[in-house]
Amino acid sequence: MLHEQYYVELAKYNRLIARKNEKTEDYNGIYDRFRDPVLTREHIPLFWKYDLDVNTNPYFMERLGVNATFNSGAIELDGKYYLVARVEGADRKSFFAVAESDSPVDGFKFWDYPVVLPDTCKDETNVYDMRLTKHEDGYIYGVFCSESKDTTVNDLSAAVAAAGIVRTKDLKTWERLPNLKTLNSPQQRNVVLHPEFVNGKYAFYTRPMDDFIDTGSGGGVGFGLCEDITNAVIDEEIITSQRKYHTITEAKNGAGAVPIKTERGWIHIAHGVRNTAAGLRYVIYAFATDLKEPFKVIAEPSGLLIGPKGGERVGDVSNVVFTNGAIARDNGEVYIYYASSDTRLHVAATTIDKLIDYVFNTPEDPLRSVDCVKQRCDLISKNLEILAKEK
Ligand code: M1P
Repeated sequence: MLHEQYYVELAKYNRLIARKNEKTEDYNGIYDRFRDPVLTREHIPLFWKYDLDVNTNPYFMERLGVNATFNSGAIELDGKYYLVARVEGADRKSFFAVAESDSPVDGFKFWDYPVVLPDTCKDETNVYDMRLTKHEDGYIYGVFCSESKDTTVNDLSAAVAAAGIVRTKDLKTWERLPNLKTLNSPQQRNVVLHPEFVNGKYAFYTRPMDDFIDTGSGGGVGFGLCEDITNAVIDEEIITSQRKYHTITEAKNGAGAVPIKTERGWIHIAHGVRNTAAGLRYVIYAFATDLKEPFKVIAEPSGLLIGPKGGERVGDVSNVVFTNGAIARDNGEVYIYYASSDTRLHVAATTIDKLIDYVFNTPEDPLRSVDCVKQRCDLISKNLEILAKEK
């Protein structure tokens, strides 16, 4: 017999999974936000947290709590939608778990067990933020942050971030490959594998950084090629989307979802970080790169695409939206999965056509207030003329 509270909690869980999501009334013409998060810690199955044995758990207590479910890789396979979520236990350690749904916007249910990664890096303490790339070589690659304690300095909090690499065909069996080595960057986070070979080589978007938190001399989103993914070494990184003074990327930026191929170029959905008196503010932005030279930025609309709004602003790390997964469907629909404040995962829906229009027709950031005012005045006077003719 199970504890009576089990049935109460199970009813809540079942209601949550069955809940239908709806678009909000927010309008910007670029994408629609959805009302409910697609993953929260309440989406975690009860049997991951409670000991269901009434003899060993008479008070029906959580024995292994879960703090948050957020930054998720995303992929569509055979008409189903899969999120490989960052699940953070109450013990602060993150791990990966697959959630599946028939719908891109609701109904996500975790598989019975989390992902069990091969334990090949004995110093690795924490893993998070997997990007899922369906590569033209036939594998699905997962590239994630592999974090270890930095034992070279006398600082309890010092850590080293590297890019871990796994590959799979079914999201069930994962082969772990050696971590990416970038010869000129001591640390790496937010690394994304490009879905196609470039000059016959595997191509990675990187994020060169001198330190675990500060990117230091790292100039932005990097790009590098490697011959052999089973022993991935990048000896040269060039910068694609640059960090710029007094913009949304001033403090740092990083690749997010796997770039989306369109007729006009690769569309990248990334994150940018600026500093404020209240701490770092993370937003999502977009840019396009050349189809043949995917490191060459060809369009960079001004400002942010998605910023934290309403309740999204608050969480474990407030004032953050972050993406590491989007699904671009063959019918042109695009679902951007973004987490808010390192706490829960949301979805925004758009289309390839809208993203192309947004990326290529939104003006660039002129970088100075005086020019921003001019840019806005040009728009206003054009519109006032249109409105005058309508009268
Ligand atoms: O806390 C906000 C984000 O911080 C990191 O991103 P970045 O490396 O750009 O600072 C990541 O750890 C990410 O998981 C987290 O959401």
